[in-house]
Amino acid sequence: MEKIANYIGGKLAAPIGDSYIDNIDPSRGNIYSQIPSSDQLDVEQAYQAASKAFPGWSKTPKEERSRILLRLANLIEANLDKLAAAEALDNGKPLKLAKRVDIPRAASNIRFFATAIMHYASESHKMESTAINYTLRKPIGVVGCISPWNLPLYLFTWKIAPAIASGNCVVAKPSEVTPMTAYLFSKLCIEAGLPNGILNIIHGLGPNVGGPITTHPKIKAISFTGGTETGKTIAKIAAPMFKKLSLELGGKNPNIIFADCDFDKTLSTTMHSSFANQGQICLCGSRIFVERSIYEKFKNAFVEKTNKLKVGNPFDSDSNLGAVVSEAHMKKVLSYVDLAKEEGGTILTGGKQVKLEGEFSNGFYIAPTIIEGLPPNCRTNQEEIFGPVVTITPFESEEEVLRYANGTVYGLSSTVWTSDLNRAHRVAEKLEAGITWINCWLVRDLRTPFGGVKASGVGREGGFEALRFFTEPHNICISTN
Ligand code: TXE
Repeated sequence: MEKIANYIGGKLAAPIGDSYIDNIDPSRGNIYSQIPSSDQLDVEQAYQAASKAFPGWSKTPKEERSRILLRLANLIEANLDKLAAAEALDNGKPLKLAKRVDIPRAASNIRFFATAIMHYASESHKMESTAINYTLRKPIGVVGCISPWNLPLYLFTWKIAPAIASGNCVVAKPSEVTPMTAYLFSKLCIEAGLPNGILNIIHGLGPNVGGPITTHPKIKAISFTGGTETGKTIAKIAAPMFKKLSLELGGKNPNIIFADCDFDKTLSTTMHSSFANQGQICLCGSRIFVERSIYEKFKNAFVEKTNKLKVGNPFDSDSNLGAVVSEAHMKKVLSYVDLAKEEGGTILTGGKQVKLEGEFSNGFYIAPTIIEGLPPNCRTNQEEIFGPVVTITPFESEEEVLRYANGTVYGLSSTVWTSDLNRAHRVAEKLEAGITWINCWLVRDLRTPFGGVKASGVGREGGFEALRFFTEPHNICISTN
């Protein structure tokens, strides 16, 4: 059985404690590889390697840093099929989705920051006759990047690319639930000639590896994507140590559908925003609000279309939904369906585990689920479920729907569907969210700020925001008189 290795100081390495955890294929429910169960000792070794590499890397001309990262992006593309197959097996997502989205986006992330760094300029402020200020943007040093399981290589590269491009060295921790593509990526780093110690990847459980990264006194910044509760734990530790923190956390995103929307486009995009990646994208719209006059029509069409979705093994090109990431996650998602029933909701479709045939009969599959009849303030409508489960609710007025949309602790993304331009702008501005899409969903320009408000996180990723996060401004003021 394949044993995944850590990547420290440019070399693949077994965990110091020689301890491993099972890696499960969620499409079949069986163990298929072993993950290092690393601990503080491995993190320390990674920190030492990163710290040793930092003086050289931070002084490496950006043209050279860019060249190396571009080689890495090309290697991801050259290995697209292999990486996509590994992602589908490790995560349960449809192979065609991994091929079309996850892996190409990992290459784009790296290419984007490899070139962004060439255009990144710091500021200068002239004070008429007294002085000129210029602001240096210095790499921070050794930084920590902790990523989740839903978009494994996609979100891993989204963090490490800006960190490395701007001259930092990284101790990175992929999710223990989906470690495989980060491991394959470490082999590509060796092939691309990434100098030793610039990126170090430590595999293992959250508290055992993410914990020591967070508490390490010399790791000066943490970029984290994951659950809101984990984000709180990290913030509690990191804040009194005055670490820079970027937290991308959960969401409970509203889709607001007005009667004057383009019905067909709204319907087909709502299908994607509800069930893409089995609903395991922080940007999925899980609360669908539909203006009363088209509620029945929209609901019926949505249910009918959802009934046609195929839940199947990730490697079948006809599958629209694959497996959810783990048995524990499947149970969590299904427990919310039970809760919804207790809260008085009606399951319009789905609401149960799907049992496939043959070798996939022990996999973790859930039927896409639509629930109606729940008040906006119940737990089902307030807590992040993070699976193929959405609620649908009618509304009468803009004021009412804005109250519903903003009435959760979260504030990550939202969509607005209308052909009234004035209303689109008016409603969008009033939404408490980091990102609002009007008449579209998940259209991403990597230059735009990405992140949420309230319990959805702190800080923004993307474009120059990420380069700002991974650099420390140092203002220098020169007298001119
Ligand atoms: O995430 P965790 P989990 C949400 C979603 C999901 C819930 C829990 O609702 O059901 O969070 O998922 C590492 N110190 N999202 O438990 O634990 C962990 O090893 C430092 C939303 O899988 O937050 C992994 O690498 N690190 C989301 C990473 O944190 C720790 C994506 C994320 O895992 C740690 C994923 C600790 N104490 C889940 N404990 C999104 N917003 O995209 C764990 N980790």
